[in-house]
Amino acid sequence: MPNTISKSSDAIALEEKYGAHNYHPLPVVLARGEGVYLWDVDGKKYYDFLSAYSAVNQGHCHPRIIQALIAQAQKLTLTSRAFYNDVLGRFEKYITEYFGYDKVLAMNSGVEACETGVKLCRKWAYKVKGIEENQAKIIFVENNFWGRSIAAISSSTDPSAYKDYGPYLPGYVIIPYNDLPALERALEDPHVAGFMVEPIQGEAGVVVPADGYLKKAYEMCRKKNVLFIADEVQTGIARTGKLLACDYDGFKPDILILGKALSGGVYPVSAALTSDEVMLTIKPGEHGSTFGGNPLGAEVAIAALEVVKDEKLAENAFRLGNLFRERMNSFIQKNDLVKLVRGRGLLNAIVIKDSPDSETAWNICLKLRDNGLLAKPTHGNIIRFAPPLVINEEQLHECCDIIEKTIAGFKK
Ligand code: IF1
Repeated sequence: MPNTISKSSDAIALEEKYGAHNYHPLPVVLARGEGVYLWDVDGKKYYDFLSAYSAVNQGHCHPRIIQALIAQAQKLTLTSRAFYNDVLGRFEKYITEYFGYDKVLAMNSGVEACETGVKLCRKWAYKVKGIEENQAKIIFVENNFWGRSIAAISSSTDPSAYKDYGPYLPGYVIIPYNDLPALERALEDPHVAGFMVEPIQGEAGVVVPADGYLKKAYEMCRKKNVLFIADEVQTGIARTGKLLACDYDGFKPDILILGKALSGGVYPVSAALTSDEVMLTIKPGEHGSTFGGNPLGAEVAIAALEVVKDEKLAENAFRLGNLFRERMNSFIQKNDLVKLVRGRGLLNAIVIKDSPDSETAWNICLKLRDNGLLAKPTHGNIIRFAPPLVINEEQLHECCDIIEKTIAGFKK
């Protein structure tokens, strides 16, 4: 088997024949990435406006992160936590000081870190809050997305995520997003131990809650001795124009979940950060993972976080996100296909005036691809726009030109 694929059709055919059909990728076969750019197997260049679902905030193949990967990969990649290593402790100190928490539990994928948050919450419920064993409940919101595990889809309200995967995990309460009275009512249940929520709902279509919703929800949880668990896997690491999306409301979640861009898209690294009171409820041998906290991922994550700070990616996302929404809003005034644009920082989406099960958003993304920009619909009629946070003003304007030209010229 040759070690490179030269034709798109070959790559697609191989995946079709030998791979699970659990995705419906846009028909483009990528071969190289650098910064905000991707190239396909034919050498065609694109702007990346998905950033691997906000895992590549630092840009593709960031040199500092790649260097950290290479250097550590030539020394020690994995010890398991059966032994200590000379990187994990440095990573743990760096990330807990970076975000202001007592302790961190390192995992690999976002869903593993979210499940760690659920397990920490339940342990804390029984060991600290004093809820009766197996009676702890956690509140989630409609249209949440925190991964594909049975625990995660048990809280889903999206049939494409949960159908035919039952039976589901008990102990979950589902309320509407951005609805404080509903949260207040749910918090009356003394068995409730946690409230897990995305500060902005990514998969739901970049749904931004009302100003102050998160802060008020946090205060309501505090009053009821319930842990506020922020799933910042997609919104964290500078994506929304602040280091964390919760920073807009000026509070610190009791448990913070990170993933994706925590490693700059170079290696799977995720983490749950919290206080000693919560973290130390898990004793040796009660949770873990083979790769969790491995030295290779830890070095990559340190470099990825340094890049966010040194290159002021949150500030850039804040400024250019405003510019993006300004351009889209003025475009919308003179275009009858786009209903609205919404988002914070460089996590944005446009809503197309068509039914969610129409092909319009998909077909627009095909035309965007032809015009050199890669994006993908989240749900039928919503297109997410999330470039790497290293994008500059000139590149952003060029991308807005591409988006406006493509939509203005689009015929249903
Ligand atoms: C897929 C969605 C985005 C996440 C939040 C936890 C996780 C995710 C807020 C789990 C993961 C990914 C998963 C990927 C596509 C993508 C996605 F469309 F699925 F929902 F970004 F919006 N919390 N999101 O967004 O992290 O275990 O994947 O590392 O499964 O299709 P993970």
